[in-house]
Amino acid sequence: MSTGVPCMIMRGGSSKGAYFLASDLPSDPSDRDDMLLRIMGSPDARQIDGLGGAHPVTSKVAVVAPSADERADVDYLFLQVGVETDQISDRQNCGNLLAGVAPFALERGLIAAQDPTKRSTSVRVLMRNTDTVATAVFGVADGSPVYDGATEISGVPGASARIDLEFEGLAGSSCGQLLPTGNVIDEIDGVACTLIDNGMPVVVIGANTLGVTGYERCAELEANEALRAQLERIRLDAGHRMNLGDVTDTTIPKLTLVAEARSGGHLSTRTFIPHRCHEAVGVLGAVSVATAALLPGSAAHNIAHYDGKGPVRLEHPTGSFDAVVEVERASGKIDITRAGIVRTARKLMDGHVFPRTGL
Ligand code: NQM
Repeated sequence: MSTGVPCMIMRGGSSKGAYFLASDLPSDPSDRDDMLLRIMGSPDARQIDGLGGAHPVTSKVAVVAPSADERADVDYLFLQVGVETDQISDRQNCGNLLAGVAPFALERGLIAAQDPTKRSTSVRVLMRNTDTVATAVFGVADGSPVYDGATEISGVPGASARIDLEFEGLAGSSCGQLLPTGNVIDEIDGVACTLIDNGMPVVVIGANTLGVTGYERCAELEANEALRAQLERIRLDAGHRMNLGDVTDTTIPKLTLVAEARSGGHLSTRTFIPHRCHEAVGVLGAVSVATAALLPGSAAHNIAHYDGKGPVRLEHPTGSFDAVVEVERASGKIDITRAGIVRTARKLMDGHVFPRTGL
């Protein structure tokens, strides 16, 4: 291990993570996870001896490989690395780190820019966590990714080059169905909840039904012990109802508290992922919440002021997030005909990481 493990650190959307080629990591998942804990510095609240940033959104790993699947060019396995725990989970996806996957694959030579005379290229990414495909379109120059650009996303200072991501077949990718209980609303712990999975299992709840406004800062919500206890009760119950089983030790489902928008968007959100409050919102989490906003009778529909035109704009603690979601309903069946978002990503460091020895 004296030469270290090839690793690129990238900001993907409003998250940050370590990107690896699968061929640079042990092929056995438990050996791989053991090494990743030692690389990220977990378990430790500060992750002081590793690359992790002491928060779930900066304790993430992307494992990328050429794809053997005809639907895709590259495979992407997302791993959520526990900060204070020694758990690594592949049970959730991450649309933020996804933003860096296609540029990383180009950097590592897994793919080539399709047409060197064009200023953008398109890559199909198989998200192995949910067996769904996303198409990424991003800028290239001289066969390399372009990171500089004018696109701003909330939760990230400055501007970078845009990456367009279009998703296929997200509905029910973790829970089997868009609405895993078959209901648009379920009551759990005396609270009306919409249990939905359009790429990320999420429990959507009106903030006022939990005795908060939904406009609080994350620190205030995290300090509210009674709220957190109730959210966890709801989450554990929802896990069973959403076909996820016992979710005690997993990072899904997420919980999003919704309230009326206040800054020109359609819906205000505060999202627990699931125990820390997100300073922005996860990508696929946002797609699921935006989808709930489109479904009459859901916990978000009456609160959202969405006129059916353009993206659904979700407000969150550090700005807003636009999700394009199109839904068709025929004879009681809900079809998601489109889901797309815009992100940016940036290469921060490329080199070798030296895992600590022993946990
Ligand atoms: O929902 C946080 C993030 C995420 C996940 C989380 C994400 C997604 O901000 O697709 O991006 O919900 O754990 O990276």
